[in-house]
Amino acid sequence: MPPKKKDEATGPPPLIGRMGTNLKIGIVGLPNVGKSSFFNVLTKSAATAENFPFCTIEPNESRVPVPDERFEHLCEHYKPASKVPAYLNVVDIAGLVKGAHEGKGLGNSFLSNISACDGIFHVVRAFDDEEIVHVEGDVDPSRDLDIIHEELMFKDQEYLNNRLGGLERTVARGGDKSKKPEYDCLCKVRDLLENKKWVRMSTWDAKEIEILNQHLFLTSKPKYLNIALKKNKWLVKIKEWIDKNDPGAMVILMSCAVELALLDMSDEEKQKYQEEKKVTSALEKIIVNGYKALNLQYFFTSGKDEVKAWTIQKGTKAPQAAGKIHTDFEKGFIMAEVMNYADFKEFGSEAECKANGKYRQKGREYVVEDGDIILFKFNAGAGLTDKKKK
Ligand SMILES: Nc1nc2c(ncn2[C@@H]2O[C@H](COP(=O)(O)OP(=O)(O)OP(=O)(O)O)[C@@H](O)[C@H]2O)c(=O)[nH]1
Ligand SMILES: [Mg+2]
Repeated sequence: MPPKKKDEATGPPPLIGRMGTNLKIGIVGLPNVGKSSFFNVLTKSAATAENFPFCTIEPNESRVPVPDERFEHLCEHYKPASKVPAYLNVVDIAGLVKGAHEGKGLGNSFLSNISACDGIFHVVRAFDDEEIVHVEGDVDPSRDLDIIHEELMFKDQEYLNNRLGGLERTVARGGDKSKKPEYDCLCKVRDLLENKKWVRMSTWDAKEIEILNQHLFLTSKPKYLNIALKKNKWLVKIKEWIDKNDPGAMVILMSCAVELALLDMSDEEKQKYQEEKKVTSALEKIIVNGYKALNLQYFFTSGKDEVKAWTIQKGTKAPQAAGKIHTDFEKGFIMAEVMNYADFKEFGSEAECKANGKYRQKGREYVVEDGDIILFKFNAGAGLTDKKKK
């Protein structure tokens, strides 16, 4: 899909990355570090996870409901026949080895699988277990972070060099001036990569973002979480690495063994287990942050038939949000009747929100907020109709 223009009146402001709501986050890391095990506990899937490198070759894809107490509260309130939460799409990708950009391991096919994703969960092994083979011979999370970081940068550099070579011929030697902004932007990318910085670590204006979105560099993936498997002795080294190479990157510690044990427990059993073992499940935090990293949010439609979370990109205006439900809603958009979730919770019902002036009518320019509860009114051709969803 072509990137939207800056001055286009509708739709979200430009962001680095693909447009749309069907975005996915890829699980990336060295071979045999626990990516598929993580994918399985996260999405409650049964992808093969065995103790040998390159166990995964073809990507495994699944989706996981985004936990949200607002959604739970609405379901509790309306007791609807159908409940549809928001979902995070997750892809378990084959392991990446040093030299992948030159074709080592699964090489380029692996890298194209990352390219098809919109964000990255980087799984770093920080558990000692002599039984589990490490492709580099021993456990060292900082070295592993370096390898993955560099492979993605090398791949971008390779792509960039090809692209810049052609542009140099047309622009730098006095040819097509219209290509100059692209040339300048890509030179900025080249400088960043030469300084071992990821594209997403710099600031870009709207025009540059449009250009970047024609290229979708691996290191421009605007979201990047490190998930270190728990073992405290490695923590200091990991933090040092982050401060030096990727300041501000989010680190979430998790243990597949703990998550696996918790998987089939009731809420009470979970609580008891976590208290006894002094451990905490990290899955909710991982899912919620992964979803946010993709610049996604949702609004709700709610009633006795259905409570549903509708995924939109941040910055989406009311007519386009309506269009997520049905194109007719966008075409014939009249208004959005909006309750803020906090108001709904405070006043306890739609009727009370109305009585207290918290049921607001919003027009075409309204930018939908995360967690809004909306009823769209639209003109279906034969007069005013209101519908919550189809
Ligand atoms: N001790 C320990 N072993 C783990 C942990 N997580 C995964 N493993 C084991 O590590 C081995 C590799 O796990 P996978 O999930 O297949 O690893 P992967 O990264 O998907 O591997 P590839 O697909 O080959 O790249 C399996 O034997 C897992 O049981 C962990 O937290 N602790
Ligand atoms: Mg695997």
